[in-house]
Amino acid sequence: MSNENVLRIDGEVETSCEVTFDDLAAINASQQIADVSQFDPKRQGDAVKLSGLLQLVGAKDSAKYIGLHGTLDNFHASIPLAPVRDRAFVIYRLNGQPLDVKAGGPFRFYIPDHAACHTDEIDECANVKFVDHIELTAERGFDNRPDDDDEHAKLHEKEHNA
Ligand SMILES: Nc1nc2c(c(=O)[nH]1)N[C@H]1C(S)=C(S)[C@@H](COP(=O)(O)O)O[C@H]1N2
Ligand SMILES: [Mo]
Repeated sequence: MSNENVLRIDGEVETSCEVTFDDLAAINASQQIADVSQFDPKRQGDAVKLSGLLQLVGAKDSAKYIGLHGTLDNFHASIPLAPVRDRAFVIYRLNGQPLDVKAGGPFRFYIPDHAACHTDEIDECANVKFVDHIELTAERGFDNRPDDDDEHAKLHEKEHNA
C-alpha cells in the first residue's frame, strides 16, 4: 500500500498538517470532487478541493502564494493563491486506490482552465505531480519551472518518454 505517502501542508497556516490518502478521503463530501474528467476529459480520478485543505490547516490572511513541491523529481512552483484557491484541487484517488505515480500521484495538483505552458504564472506547468509539500507563503517562493523555451521543450520530451 502506498498509504505511507504523506502530503505536508505548512507555512502561513494555523496548524501544519501531514495528510495521508485516508485523511483526504475522510474530508467532507462538499470538498470532494468525484471524477475530475468533468473538468478535463484527459484526467481521471477523484480529488479534494484546495479549499478543503486550506480549511483543514486554517490558512492565514498572510498566505498570498502557494508553493507546490514535488521532491521526487525536484520540481517546484509558486503561484498566487487568490486566483486558484476556489478552483484548484488535488487528485489523489483512482478506482478507489491511491493515484499511481504514473499519473502524477500519489498527490497531483490541478488547476482547471490553466493557461498554456509558459504564458502566465498560472499555467499548465504549475499542475505539479508527486506533490509532497504544499507551502503557503507571504511572498513568492521557490519555483524552478523552466522559463526558457528550449529547457521547457526538453522537460516535456522527458515527461512524455518517462
Ligand atoms: N513533479 C512534476 N510536475 C510537473 C512537471 C514535472 O516535470 N514534474 N511538469 C509540469 C509541466 S511543464 C506540465 S506542462 C504538466 C504536464 O502534465 P501532463 O504530463 O499530465 O500532461 O505537468 C507539470 N507538472
Ligand atoms: Mo509545461
